[in-house]
Amino acid sequence: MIKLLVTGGAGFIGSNFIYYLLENKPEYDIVCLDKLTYAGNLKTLDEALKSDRFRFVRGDIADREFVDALFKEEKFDKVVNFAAESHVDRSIESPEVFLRTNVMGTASLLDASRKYGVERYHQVSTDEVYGDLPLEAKDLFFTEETPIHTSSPYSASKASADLLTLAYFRTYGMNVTVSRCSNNYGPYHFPEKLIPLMISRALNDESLPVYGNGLNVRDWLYVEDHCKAIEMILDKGRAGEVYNIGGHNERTNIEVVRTILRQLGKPESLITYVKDRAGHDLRYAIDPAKISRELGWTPETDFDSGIKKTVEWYLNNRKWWEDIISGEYADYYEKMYSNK
Ligand code: NAD
Ligand code: TDX
Repeated sequence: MIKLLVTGGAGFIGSNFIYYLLENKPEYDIVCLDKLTYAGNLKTLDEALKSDRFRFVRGDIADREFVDALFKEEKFDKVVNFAAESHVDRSIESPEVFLRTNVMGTASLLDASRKYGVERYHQVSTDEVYGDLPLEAKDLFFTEETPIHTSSPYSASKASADLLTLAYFRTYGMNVTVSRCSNNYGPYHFPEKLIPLMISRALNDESLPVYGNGLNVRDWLYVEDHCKAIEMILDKGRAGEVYNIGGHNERTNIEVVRTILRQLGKPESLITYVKDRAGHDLRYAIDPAKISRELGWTPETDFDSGIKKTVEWYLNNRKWWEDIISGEYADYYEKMYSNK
């Protein structure tokens, strides 16, 4: 068995990754470490908690003493770091917590991984570290050689964490990998991000706030395709390498919102153009040639089928997102764990 630490597993992508491994990769014994910030929801892991291959630990990746003790006790073979402050708009309002979690938290995990001889450390990163591409140059894509050129406090903190991770390879010879993925969507996506925000608000007949002119472009990847890619990198990725992950599904924001409205049978009159995000990146687009060539990864879900599945998931799991919007989910940990 491979003893794996998944940090940030009560969030969107980390939880999908845990379910992907539990269902498809019996060789993994998983410990999830999550602070349960506003973005972490233990209810998301209800099914995983029934498995004897899964254990949940509440804690902060930036708490060095805590992290050290956990690594000492668990003797992890591999680590995947999803834990992060992940919302660009929040980073514009309050940058500091992004530095603490995304930079100092990564440093603490790297040090513990080094000290306790972890076989492979994987850093989950984002295409936002490359900055943005012009809207008019459709043949330009981010490759692993594209220079780091960040726009927001969020992306600057993620880029710092990437550089630190790669420095541990060069300086200490640690076995690390980094992946940079485009925008994900799918089940358990927190309803502050574009797609789940628009679905939940449209279902409540509320206005849909589109930033600026709605023509900024994002490259959407169904979350399960991202999870598969990360598992392949953990398994076969080369030490010290960066892998870009994306599936050539570029859409303008307004196209995404209109697609959601059509699927829900809701009127376009709900769309409201609002003030643009400060420093708003224009276009992201990933060239996934390296991961496809080296590891044989290809995405399986295109945007049209992925968005259908996603809208259906939000229709069938109303309680999950309604509890988040009402704030009820935040008390769940106390209810579940106060006697344990
Ligand atoms: P999320 O905000 O949904 O989840 C983050 C999780 O990390 C939450 O469960 C939260 O409680 C936990 N967390 C936050 N601070 C912590 C701390 N100090 N200690 C322990 N746990 C902490 O984020 P997500 O969208 O699932 O993103 C996961 C990772 O993937 C992030 O590193 C993000 O930068 C990266 N990423 C996200 C996307 C995307 O489209 N969502 C795309 C590319 C990369
Ligand atoms: O209300 C909104 N209206 C709107 O027009 C929101 C929340 C967003 N937008 C726009 C801004 C972006 O152009 O939609 C686009 C997507 O916005 P987000 O969902 O906030 O994602 P983005 O800023 O692209 O970042 C996401 O992808 C990369 C994740 O949140 C990051 O964690 C990841 O690294």
